[in-house]
Amino acid sequence: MPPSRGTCERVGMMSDFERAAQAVREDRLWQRHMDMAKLGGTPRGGVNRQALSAEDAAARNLLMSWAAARGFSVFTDVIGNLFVRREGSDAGAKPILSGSHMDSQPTGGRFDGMYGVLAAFEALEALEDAGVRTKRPVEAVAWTNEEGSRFQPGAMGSAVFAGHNALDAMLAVKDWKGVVLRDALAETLAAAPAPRRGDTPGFALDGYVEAHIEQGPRLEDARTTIGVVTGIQGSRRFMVEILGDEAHAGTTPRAARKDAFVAAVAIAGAMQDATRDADDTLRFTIGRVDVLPGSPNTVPGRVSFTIDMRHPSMEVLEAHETKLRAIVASKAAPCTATIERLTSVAPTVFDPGVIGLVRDAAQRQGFSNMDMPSGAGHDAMHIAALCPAGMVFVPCERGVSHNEIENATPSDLAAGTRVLVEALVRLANR
Ligand code: HGY
Ligand code: MN
Ligand code: MN
Repeated sequence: MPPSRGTCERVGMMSDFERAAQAVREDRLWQRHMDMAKLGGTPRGGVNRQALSAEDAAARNLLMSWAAARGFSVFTDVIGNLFVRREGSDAGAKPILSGSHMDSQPTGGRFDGMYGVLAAFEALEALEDAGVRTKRPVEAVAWTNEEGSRFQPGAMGSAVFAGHNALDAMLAVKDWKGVVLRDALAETLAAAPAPRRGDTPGFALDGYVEAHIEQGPRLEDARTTIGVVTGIQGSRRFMVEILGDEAHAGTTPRAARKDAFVAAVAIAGAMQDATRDADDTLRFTIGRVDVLPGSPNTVPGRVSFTIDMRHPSMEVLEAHETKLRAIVASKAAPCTATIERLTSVAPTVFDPGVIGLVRDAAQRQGFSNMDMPSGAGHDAMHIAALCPAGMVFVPCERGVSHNEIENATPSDLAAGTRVLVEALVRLANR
């Protein structure tokens, strides 16, 4: 296996992190992605592997089978986060964690989330192959329900782990068909059993680094291999519900109607206008609309829709939430409407020390790199509240993600993993 580009050519003993980074295998990492992509694979080459589905359970079992083959131990916690542990020389030391998520969007891609889990697993394998024993244990993690497309809000497993969302409240969340998360979780853990570690969320960590595709075009536009992620923009999620009266489409005059869809259109249109900004920085998305009873000849009596709003400034998010609430109050008549905030995550600033480790690793290994913020949300936004944390980005083709055509290259995935391994070893041996 020829050394990858940028491999450190030095005479004499290599350091642990150099040996471990060199032990990363591009072919093995790519094949694992292709194996995982079959689980929930779609005809257009993407994946539909939604949280706590049969496909999610299958991915959990596949990861655990690979872990067993390498002698790594596996655990789940109270919200189903899945951990793969490689012991350190100091078993009692707080572990270093790396990972992301295996659940996908309904029309998701093969790399969003999965790359971070497989890069972390490849890191454990590379340590094993290189015969490097870190001081601290290193654990790969697959966080439960990062996407939040089936069960809202997203980043749920890491949010419960970090104490940002209460376990009981999340266990009570229902999906769009009324399935309660507690039941879906029990079914998944029965289908993909692993020893439970702890009866309460979270445990002490000494550091966290997450690898992820950028999900935007900046790295590719800059012909740069590694994104040294400085932070994540803030986000808020809401549910709007509008209640009117169901009525006969043929006999009910429009002036006499309480048409929930008409009110929803007025509210949504006003929100779109109120959140447009000159530099196109505020992100405002209505991703799902449910119209009930959903019959062509019955006036809708109930409409609900989701709101996903993001911005680097908490003050801007706060000011726009006030606007959204005012619009709901003023545009609902003759229906009634409510807006509920499901989650609010402040902008994340990553640890300067971890940012430095990622940048130094990219530099040392000869990979082009640039500092950049993340527009997408990640589990790291919650874990950064617990310990020094950071992220490594690699390019994805044309920046496309949350789309079945999402793509990345084997060499970029391997480069990001080599940088990740170096950062993890340095953190684990501090
Ligand atoms: O929505 C997000 O930012 C993430 O990709 N789930
Ligand atoms: Mn993701
Ligand atoms: Mn995603």
